Amino acid sequence: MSDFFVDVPSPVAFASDSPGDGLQYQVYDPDRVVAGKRMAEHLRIAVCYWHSFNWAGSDVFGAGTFDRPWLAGGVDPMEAAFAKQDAAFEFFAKLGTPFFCFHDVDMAPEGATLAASKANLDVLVDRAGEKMDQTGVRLLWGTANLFSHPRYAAGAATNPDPDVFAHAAAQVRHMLEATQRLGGENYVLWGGREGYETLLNTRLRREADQLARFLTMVADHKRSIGFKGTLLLEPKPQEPTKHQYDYDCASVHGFLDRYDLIDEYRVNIEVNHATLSGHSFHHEVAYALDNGIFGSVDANRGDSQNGWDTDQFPNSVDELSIAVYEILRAGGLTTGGFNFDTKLRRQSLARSDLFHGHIGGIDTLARSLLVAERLLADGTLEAERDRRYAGWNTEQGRRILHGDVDLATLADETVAAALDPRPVSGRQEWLEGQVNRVIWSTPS
Ligand code: XUL
Ligand code: CO
Repeated sequence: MSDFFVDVPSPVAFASDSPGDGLQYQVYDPDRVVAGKRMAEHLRIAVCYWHSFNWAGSDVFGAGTFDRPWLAGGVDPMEAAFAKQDAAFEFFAKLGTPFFCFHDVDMAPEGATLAASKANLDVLVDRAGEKMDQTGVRLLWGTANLFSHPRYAAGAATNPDPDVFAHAAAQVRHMLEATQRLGGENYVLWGGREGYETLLNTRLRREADQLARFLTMVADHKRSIGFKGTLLLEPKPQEPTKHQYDYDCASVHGFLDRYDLIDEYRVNIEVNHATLSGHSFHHEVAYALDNGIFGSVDANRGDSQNGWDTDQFPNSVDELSIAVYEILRAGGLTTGGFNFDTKLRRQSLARSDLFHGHIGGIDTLARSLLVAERLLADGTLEAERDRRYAGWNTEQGRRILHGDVDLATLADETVAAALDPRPVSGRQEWLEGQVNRVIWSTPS
């Protein structure tokens, strides 16, 4: 075990009655049974490798502020990758969360050629496998970074140059196979540059066809190697490109349907991406669940004052509990989890700050789960939804939905019966009050 996080000497434990130095969970008690399952199994928390260990705290105006010695220049890239991996697994083990996620280039340095990059990745993946065996930490998902290198400036699968498509294919093949070797439960594709900067130089339909071809090749390869995990697309409306094709869950759903990929992919919904697309996280989760494409969550939130991806740690039970309710109501997560695709603020310099961010976010999720359990047991929301649509359970509702009546017949019948339906209350304020009362009254 490495000793990078020396200011956090022992594993973070559950201690509801002692706030202490903040290095305890106040709500997240992995073994506590909630709605028939352990909290840890409900939430399936993952830590991300990239923002936590492979980002120095830079922004567009300034250099890195964090204490990440392996990112400093002048260190042999493989030695730096080993030091980073040691610190990452020390962190995972001390935080006590079951999963992590990574991109190929977070873990292993790129070499001068694809073959050299693959060789580096293989070394680091074998080493990660040993650390996973030692610590019990598992892989929620792997992914390939198809957006940072300048070759991907005009996209990966949607690039006007087929050689770039081919380069991306090689990277995804290596990383999908690495994910399989590590027992990963999912594989994510986030199309950060699969979009456009200007329509003046863009052929929309061609790029969509290229993307579909790429995703079909990935799904075929998944089958040919027998990878049992779930393939996930991560919607985001824009940033870094002006417009991204995987704009939101509905766009992804329509795309998958159009290209006959609906059985191959699900979505990884990020809270911050949901709000950037002009929706709520609740909306994106409900849409995905209702359309059979819900897969996993990136739990990081945005900041309502600005319009970019701030990747902050979750801190709102109000925002999360209603979405967790929908997930619980639908039977809970399967291969997915709650990944912390989260960034510290640039002034959070202490090594222990990485713990405080995760502990606070995990407690927020745990509390949201407790609220969701109560909302489900209380039944008010479902009873109200049932009441609102009850008319469709009548013979008339059935006839209409089953296509037993055409437009002209329905119109004639309606005129003859002189139907004059009256609006009824949607009871929104009452429902909001009910949800709030459950949030306020749920004990930890
Ligand atoms: C970018 C983002 C990515 C994906 C993985 O906004 O969320 O980190 O989660 O590539
Ligand atoms: Co993400």
